[in-house]
Amino acid sequence: MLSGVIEPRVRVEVLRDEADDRASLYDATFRGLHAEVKEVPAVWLYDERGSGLYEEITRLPEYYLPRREAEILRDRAAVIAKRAQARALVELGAGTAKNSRLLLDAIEAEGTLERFVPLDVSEQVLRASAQAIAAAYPRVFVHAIVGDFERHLGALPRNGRRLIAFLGSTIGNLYPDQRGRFLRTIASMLAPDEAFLVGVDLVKDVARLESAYNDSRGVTETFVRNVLTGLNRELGATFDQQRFVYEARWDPDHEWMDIGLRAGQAHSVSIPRLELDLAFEEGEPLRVEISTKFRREQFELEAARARLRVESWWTDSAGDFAVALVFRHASDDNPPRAVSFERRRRRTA
Ligand code: AVJ
Repeated sequence: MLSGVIEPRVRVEVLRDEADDRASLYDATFRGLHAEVKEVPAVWLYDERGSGLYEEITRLPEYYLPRREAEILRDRAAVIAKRAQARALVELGAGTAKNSRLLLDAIEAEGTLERFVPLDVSEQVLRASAQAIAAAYPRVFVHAIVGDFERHLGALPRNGRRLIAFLGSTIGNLYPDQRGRFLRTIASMLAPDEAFLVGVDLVKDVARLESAYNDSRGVTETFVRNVLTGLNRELGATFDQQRFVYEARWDPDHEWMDIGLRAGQAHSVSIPRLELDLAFEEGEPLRVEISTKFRREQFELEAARARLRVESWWTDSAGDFAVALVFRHASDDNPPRAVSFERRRRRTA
C-alpha cells in the first residue's frame, strides 16, 4: 500500500508471533493433507492476492451474500445499536469492513461509539481498512488486531461495553466441532450485557447455491487455485494447476458447499518444507473450504448448547441470509452453583 496520510487514531497490534503462527499453520496443513479427504486449511485462501480476489467475489452478481447481509443491516442497524449500547464495535475477520460501516453509522448515531476493533489474519488488508475507517469516522479510535478468530479472542480489549460482530457467514467455514468450540468461547468472553452479532447464509435452492460458487467469470476458481500458488511459494511444493480441476458442489448430508480441486489423473506432488510426498489418485479431491448453510432452528439449538441465546433473527426480503443478535444465556448471569452445591450436600447428608 502507498503510504498516504498516517492516521494518529489508528493502532495496529500484531498478536501473532510469526514463527509460532507459521509452525501451527504448517502443522495444520500437514494434518489436513493426511485426513480422509485431503484438505488444506482455508487460511491459505487469504494471502494478499486471495484477499483481493475475495473482494472481487463480493461484487459478482452470483455471489448474493454480502448484498443480502447489507440489506438486513440497513434495516436493523438502528435497533441493534439501541439494544447493544456499545462503546466498541469488535469485528472478527473484518477484511475490508464494508458492511461494518452500516453498524458504525448506527452506533455513532446512537451516540455510544468510541472504538472500532477489527481483527483479521491479513495484516495488509487490516492496515488498509483501519486507515480507511479512521479517515471516514473522525471521532472513532481504531484498534486493529492482526490475529486469528479461533485463537485470539481472549486477547480482545475489554474496556467498555462491546458489540462483537462476525459478518459475511464466515462462521460457515468452520466444521461443526470447531463451530461449537468457537461459540462456547464467545459465550465465555461475553459480559452479561454484551452482544454478539453473526451473519449466516441460509439453506436454499441448490442451483442458486452452486452458482454462487461457480461464477461465470471464474473469479472463485482463481481464488481457490491461488491456494496452490501459495503452497508452491511458501512450502516449495510442486502442485501443477493443470492437473487439477475446480469443483464446488452442494453436500446435502452436511448442508455445506464443498469447495476445492480434484486431480484429473493419478500423480504425486512433493512438499519439501513438510517433508511430504503426496499421492493423488485419479479423481481424488483436495478440499480447500466448506461453506455451511444454516437453518434457524438448528442454529438456535447450537447456540443454546454453547450457553448462548438468540434474541433476534432477521432475514432479508428474499429469505436468503440471516443476521442473529445473540446474548449470553440469562441463567448464567448469576451462576446458581453455590446453591445447588448446598442442596446436594443436604440431600446426601
Ligand atoms: C468468506 C467464508 C463467507 O464461504 O461464502 C466465497 C468464502 N469462498 N467464495 C463463503 C468464499 C468462495 C466465503 N466466506
